[in-house]
Amino acid sequence: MITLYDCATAPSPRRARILLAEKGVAHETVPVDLRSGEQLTEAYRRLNPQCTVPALRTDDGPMLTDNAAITAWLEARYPEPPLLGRTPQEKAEIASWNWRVEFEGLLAIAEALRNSAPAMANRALPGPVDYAQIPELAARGLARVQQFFVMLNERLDGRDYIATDRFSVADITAVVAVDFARIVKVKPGEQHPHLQRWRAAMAQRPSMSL
Ligand SMILES: N[C@@H](CCC(=O)N[C@@H](CS)C(=O)NCC(=O)O)C(=O)O
Repeated sequence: MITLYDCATAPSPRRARILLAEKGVAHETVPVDLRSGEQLTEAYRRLNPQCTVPALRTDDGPMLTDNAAITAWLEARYPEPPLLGRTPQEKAEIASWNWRVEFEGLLAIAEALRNSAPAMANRALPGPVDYAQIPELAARGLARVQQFFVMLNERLDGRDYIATDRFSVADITAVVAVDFARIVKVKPGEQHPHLQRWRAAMAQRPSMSL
């Protein structure tokens, strides 16, 4: 049985949950309590030395310890529906947009949150090593999140999906990033009509309520 190590409140494992649902892959879920620091325990470290969620135990052997590996494995093992593109050009566009949404969206939110939240003091980056917060990075992160919304809104002008003319993993990453931006008080507003229309359309997919 495939097992997802998950945390209901965190954005990164939500990406894996949505992907599993879109692929229709049956799996078990093991919750990992990030709030109490379960990811840093010896027991979890043995499963995933990076001390992060998601992690996916596959039914044919390896433990996959990040979204990049989980996405690549799921697409190879369950090719339908293709979420990483069909043609070489689609694959390139989806990879490019997925990376932009990770870098300009998810990492910007993390920069804003992890460098300011009192509960994350000394945990400015995930993983086994503690890093101190840098308050200036929180301010920069917030500016980047706001710019991310502007960029995504412009991209979605006249488009139904982020990367190509089909739903892809870039849409999953973008929904997770846009929703998680609430944590730093950034939400789609009337200045983002294209982003709002796309987010409302994404809400029609049952996977997005996960
Ligand atoms: N590159 C990883 C990032 C995973 C990640 O940062 N996960 C966060 C939750 S969203 C985590 O496990 N944090 C643990 C911590 O903050 O100690 C992926 O996308 O799989």
